Amino acid sequence: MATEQELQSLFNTLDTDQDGKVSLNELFLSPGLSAIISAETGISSPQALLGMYGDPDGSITFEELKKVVEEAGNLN
Ligand SMILES: [Ca+2]
Repeated sequence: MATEQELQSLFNTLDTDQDGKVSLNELFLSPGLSAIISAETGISSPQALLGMYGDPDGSITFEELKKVVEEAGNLN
């Protein structure tokens, strides 16, 4: 479970180039944080997460990520 604030902070940390999106590369660069994302979304594979819920360019925005966590019932 995470609050929106915690999720935003996690997202910002993952978004190392600060373009407002988290890419597959950024998820791979931070395996520890990536594991938290997997737990909060219930989707274990970063490829599946970005493929199913992200943008066609292979990255995900905070709003998109928040929606997945919310649908998984993990947003406080
Ligand atoms: Ca980024």
